[in-house]
Amino acid sequence: MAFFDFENSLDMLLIGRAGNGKSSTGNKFLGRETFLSSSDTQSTTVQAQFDFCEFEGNVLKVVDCPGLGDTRVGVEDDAKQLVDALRTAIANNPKGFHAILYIVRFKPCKPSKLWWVKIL
Ligand SMILES: Nc1nc2c(ncn2[C@@H]2O[C@H](COP(=O)(O)OP(=O)(O)OP(=O)(O)O)[C@@H](O)[C@H]2O)c(=O)[nH]1
Ligand SMILES: [Mg+2]
Repeated sequence: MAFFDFENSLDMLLIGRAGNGKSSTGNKFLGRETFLSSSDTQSTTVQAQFDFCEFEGNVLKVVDCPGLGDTRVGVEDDAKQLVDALRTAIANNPKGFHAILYIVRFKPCKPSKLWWVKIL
């Protein structure tokens, strides 16, 4: 599905590890529950999706992406899913993004478990 293109929209892209709160954050910006959000260990968002709202006289476009770490697929397919989604997001937003938000949930974590920070 092609994203709507607005003349002067503020475009925001949400990325991060699976289940860290990208869709919830997007919904908070939008003021409605557009993006499905769940506490499942499976990745909820599997392709890039968007919605928009009015913000201080401008259109705010929020693009939500799948996260890295989808428990249903292997590492390669997981990375491919993310790259495909980013391709879609960028192709549908050729003017680029005003902000790319990297959503991280802070919790105690071993450095060896932070491989995904580098990849993203
Ligand atoms: N405690 C807490 N829980 C949160 C917060 N943000 C999101 N959650 C919860 O974390 C779970 C996952 O949130 P999502 O917004 O679906 O995460 P996501 O990054 O979009 O997940 P994927 O689409 O699977 O990559 C949900 O149960 C949310 O309610 C937060 O700031 N604090
Ligand atoms: Mg999501």
